[in-house]
Amino acid sequence: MRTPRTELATLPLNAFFSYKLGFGTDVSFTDLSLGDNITEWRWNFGDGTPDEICNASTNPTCMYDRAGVYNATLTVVNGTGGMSTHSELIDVPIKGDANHDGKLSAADAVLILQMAACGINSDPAADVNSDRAVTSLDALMVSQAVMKGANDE
Ligand SMILES: [Ca+2]
Ligand SMILES: [Ca+2]
Repeated sequence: MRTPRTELATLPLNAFFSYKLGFGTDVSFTDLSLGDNITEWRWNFGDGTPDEICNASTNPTCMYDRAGVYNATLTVVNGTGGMSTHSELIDVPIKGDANHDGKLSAADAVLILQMAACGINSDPAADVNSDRAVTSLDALMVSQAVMKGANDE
């Protein structure tokens, strides 16, 4: 015996996502789309790379090449040809780039250390771990990132 299906209980298709800025230029996205029978998720991060097409709900992370404002778009498609799109403008700062030269270097770590010593908390770029305080821990995180980057090359 089959369970009868309720025909009316179809959820309208509605693309949606949230995002969170991470360390450096990482942005992690969370799929919050609603709708029955979604068969395709098309992520476009607005950085010129082709759509990332998924057949399941995913929470991708995009590492942008540089700081800037990006128009990220998620399009969801369902089995009956429906489509819904959601876009967000994402302002990607370089966390830890305390001297604002567009890249992370040992100079930023030194500058953050000086800010921490003087109790200067006014620059959000210097607050790497986003705890609303510039401390030696932020400087340490920058120097670790700089060293990691040097090892990767
Ligand atoms: Ca810098
Ligand atoms: Ca901090």
